Amino acid sequence: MLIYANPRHAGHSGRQEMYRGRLVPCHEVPARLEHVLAELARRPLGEIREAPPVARALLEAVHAPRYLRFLETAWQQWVALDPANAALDALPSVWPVRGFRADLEPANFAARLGLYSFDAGTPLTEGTWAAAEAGAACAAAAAFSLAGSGAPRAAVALTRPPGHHAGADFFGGYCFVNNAAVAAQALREQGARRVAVLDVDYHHGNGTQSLFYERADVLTLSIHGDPRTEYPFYLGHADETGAGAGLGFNLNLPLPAGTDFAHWRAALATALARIAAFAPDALVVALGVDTYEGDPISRFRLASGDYLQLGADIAGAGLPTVFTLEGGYAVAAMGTNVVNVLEGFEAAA
Ligand code: OKP
Ligand code: ZN
Repeated sequence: MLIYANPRHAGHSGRQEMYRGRLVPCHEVPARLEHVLAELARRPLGEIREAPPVARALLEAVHAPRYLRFLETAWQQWVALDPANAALDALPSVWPVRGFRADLEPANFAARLGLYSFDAGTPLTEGTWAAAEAGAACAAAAAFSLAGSGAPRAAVALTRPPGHHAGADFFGGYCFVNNAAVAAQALREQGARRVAVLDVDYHHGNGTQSLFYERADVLTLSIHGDPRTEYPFYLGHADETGAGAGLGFNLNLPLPAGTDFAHWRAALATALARIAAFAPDALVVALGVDTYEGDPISRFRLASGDYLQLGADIAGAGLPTVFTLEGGYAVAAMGTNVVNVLEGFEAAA
């Protein structure tokens, strides 16, 4: 498989996230990706490449132009408020809920930051935009690499920050640019008639779901902790099946806290059966390994060895596949778990 690693990822390094009234150290740290790269050095799975820049038009096919414009200058706006802000992260604290206006961009920076976000756990830092944009470039390059004769069966966007919580015009859940959606859109634009996006992160992929909710050309599926108790809480229920032309083209498989691999794998089989019926030309896997039993913020019970089987099961779909990297916060186990998925896929492909 071909691997596109994000060379700018470490520039996004949040200090703190809000948790139960306190600012606590961020879970989504650069070391996560370094552990994956170190494990890939021990167990090579393919060439590691740098991606060319991503086309703005592709980003704008996924995200609102005014949201992208905000993100790319947000840090400068933040520091312009007060030079001392350069030593701090920008963290939102005010949001327009139901009934508030979202059509106007407020003149106040904090109000703009809230307009374009949905939680106080996602700090924006000096290198955030560069990291997010370079991550989208990895996702796009991975998708484009699957076209043509001699193309590999799979390509990986090895990147952070993750993407699956980011929607058309909002960041949150440690995500800014939706890499899985960028990959799916890129696959469509290079000729795939139908694309499936399978999200196996512990948390529901609300951003990806919302981006494709009214489209029949992209089937979105997510296996995740039940949103009645698990983040992102306000989306991810089983009765969300798509709308308009997209009705029937979203499948949520929420599972209770404590779910082990046997039960998780049964949900995967359900998802894979739906994918087979959809008969897509390509598959995008939003790969989070926060389903791991040792994850500090999640509550499934997958063991490291299970990820080999998970990868093999996904390979069984028999589709050209792009993997994007999402969550996983047991930092030291991150390399083993991610590379196990990829190795299991390769062995079965
Ligand atoms: C991002 B991804 C923990 C609260 C949870 C948000 C979790 C975002 C997960 N202190 N905060 O889906 O892995
Ligand atoms: Zn997650």
